[in-house]
Amino acid sequence: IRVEADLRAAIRKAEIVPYYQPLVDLKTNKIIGFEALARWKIASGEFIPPNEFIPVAEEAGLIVELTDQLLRHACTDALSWPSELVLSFNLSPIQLSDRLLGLRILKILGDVGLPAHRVELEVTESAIIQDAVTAQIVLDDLVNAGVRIALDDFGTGYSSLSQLSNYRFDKIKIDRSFVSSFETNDKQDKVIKAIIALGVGLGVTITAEGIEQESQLQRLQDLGCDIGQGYLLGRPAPAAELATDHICAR
Ligand code: G
Ligand code: G
Ligand code: MN
Ligand code: NA
Repeated sequence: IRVEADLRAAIRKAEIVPYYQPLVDLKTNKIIGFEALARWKIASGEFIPPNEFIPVAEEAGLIVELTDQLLRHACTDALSWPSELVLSFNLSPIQLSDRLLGLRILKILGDVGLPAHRVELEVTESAIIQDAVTAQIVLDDLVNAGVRIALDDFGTGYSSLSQLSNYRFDKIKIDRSFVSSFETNDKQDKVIKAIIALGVGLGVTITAEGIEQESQLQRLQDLGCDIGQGYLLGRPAPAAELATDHICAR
């Protein structure tokens, strides 16, 4: 298996690029930003998904280089968007145990000239649990500089609620497994309702992921969910195909 060597070559040739999926304000139906999602297109035209190559990059010691390259690329793209639009970027759990991560990210924002307040970093609960002390240092560096932090895949980890009282997140992203089943499952509907109430109570913005159906969108709007994301609102697309004029595609 040559994945590691191929990955090394792909990074050298900058063949792994960010695609962007719109984040939509559910009250105004306007795009407020994009989440960057890494895509590796191989020679056959097929894509290797990030779930496959990010772990390889981590094991091969290539994650720092890959992340720096992707973030620099995404920040450069974001510079050409209207200045209200935010760039949301994923960090994998292992990265938050690198205490220089925050400073490296800030260096890239500075080099590119993208203001920190336009950047949001998505972290998961497991990332924080792994090495809480280092995660705190990294998040503090970033938050102090004005970067926003989103708690991704909310509801699927182990100690969501303790994380919420220990850290000041700007945003909570409800995992798409809740959205996909909530209409057919009355309890799931109540869970989503409770998460939205939690967001109101904590003053944290709530995003619902994985919206695929009109009925799901409608229900989330009725419940007062702030932001939505999902194939119904827009699929991940290459930078050149983005409609950054705030107009939601649907
Ligand atoms: O489209 P989707 O297959 O893009 O993403 C699958 C998983 O990979 C998600 O958990 C997502 O957060 C993660 N992911 C996507 N892009 C990146 C990236 O640039 N860095 C990291 N660490 N994870 C990413
Ligand atoms: O872990 P994270 O939330 O960063 O990953 C987002 C993942 O969800 C990516 O793989 C992205 O491509 C995928 N995704 C985005 N919108 C939808 C959707 O509406 N339905 C499904 N099934 N996946 C989605
Ligand atoms: Mn994410
Ligand atoms: Na998520």
